[in-house]
Amino acid sequence: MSRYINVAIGQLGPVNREDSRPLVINRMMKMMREAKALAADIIIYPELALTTFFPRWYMEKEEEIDQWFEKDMPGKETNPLFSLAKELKIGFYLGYAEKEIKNGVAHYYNSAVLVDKNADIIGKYRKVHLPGHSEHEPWRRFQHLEKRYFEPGDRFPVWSAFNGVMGMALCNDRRWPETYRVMGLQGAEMIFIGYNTPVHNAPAPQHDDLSLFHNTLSLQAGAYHNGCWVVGVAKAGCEEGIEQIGGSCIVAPSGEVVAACITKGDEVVVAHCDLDFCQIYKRTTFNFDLHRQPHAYKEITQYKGETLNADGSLRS
Ligand code: CDT
Repeated sequence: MSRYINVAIGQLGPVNREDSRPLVINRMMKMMREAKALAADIIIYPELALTTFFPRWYMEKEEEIDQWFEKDMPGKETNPLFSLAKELKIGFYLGYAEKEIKNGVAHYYNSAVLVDKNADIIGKYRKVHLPGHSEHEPWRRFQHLEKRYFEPGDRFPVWSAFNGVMGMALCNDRRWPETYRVMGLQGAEMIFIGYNTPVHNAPAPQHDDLSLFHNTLSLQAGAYHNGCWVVGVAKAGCEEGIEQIGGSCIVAPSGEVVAACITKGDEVVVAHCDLDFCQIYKRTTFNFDLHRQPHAYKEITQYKGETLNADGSLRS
């Protein structure tokens, strides 16, 4: 008997600066109902799903920054989403901005939670790879201030849930092979990744025409190299005048895209995914026990950057 999970992409179109949480959550609840009607076990929403992508603006005042963050999850405004999930018996992944007070000190993270069919939070992930910059850079058409507003997370856990081993990541994480490998080494069979990706990347405008290609390239490579399913979900379209890529898709362990969105708006797409299909890759080409050579990989964890001397010559 194969283990199947019906997974729904819950792609969101643009969320404007003035859009209230209840307005966005109503859109998400409509999609949750549609996903359930299509027999989904879980619906995956994007990164920072509840608000506009606020790191595109420079802010200094704490109260101005705090308005984008959730102090509780679920909280007053997100409760209806959890109640509906419980009523429909459907799980979800939700990306949001998290504010945590620990020992009297405020901490801010770009987070995602994994919620089971009883609407219980069974996992939380805090984004590890924070792109962009931390100070105002007026030369850019728009800012990308994730390094200013968030602290990085420090691990990639996996969870036993939905009949398999599930992992989570967020946006820029998907470009880093380490993200998938660390979860692959823990047996991940399906990885959920919400994202907000502007088409234009100010430091490297040469990439703009390739932004959609780099999205699928990363998701497909991560899935294939680790013999797992990968579900990438965008907040897409023209948000506050900034074009963000769509390209939400579900990738099989073979690296093939088995389902994809065709719009840049709110869209639900469901795929019937066999978690046992992972074994075809995990037992053969990517049988880690048999083929990996960790003794040859020390640069991966010993160094952050290239192992070159300051003058560019090879270190050894
Ligand atoms: N949200 C997020 O991580 N976006 C980045 C933009 C990169 S350009 C600074 C991404 O990797 O898609």
